[in-house]
Amino acid sequence: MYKLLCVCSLLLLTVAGGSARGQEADSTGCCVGWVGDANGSGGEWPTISDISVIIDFLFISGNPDVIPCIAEADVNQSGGCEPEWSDITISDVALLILCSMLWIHQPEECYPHCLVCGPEQ
Ligand SMILES: [Ca+2]
Repeated sequence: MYKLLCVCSLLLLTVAGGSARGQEADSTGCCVGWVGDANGSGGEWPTISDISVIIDFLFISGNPDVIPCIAEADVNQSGGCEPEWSDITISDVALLILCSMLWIHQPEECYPHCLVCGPEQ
């Protein structure tokens, strides 16, 4: 079962993975440091609570109020530097779970840095 979950998570990430299309966020945006703080509790290391609020939003309540910052919850950055609610998917949950299971020691080893949109060209 554990291997099946890992394979499914990796498959989801491969199919629906995002791409970085911006620059690192500054301290003025709602997303600070690395993504994953979906519940807005602070800190760089996502917890089960961060996973829970995304699951709650996607499958239980549908209430966006549980996620104070979309960019923090769009863990795979499928929405780039301007994510919308539709960019938060099961792939973001899968990435949070996968990184948690791998016992990564630093967030930068698994989670992308927050993005801000650069000047239009
Ligand atoms: Ca996403």
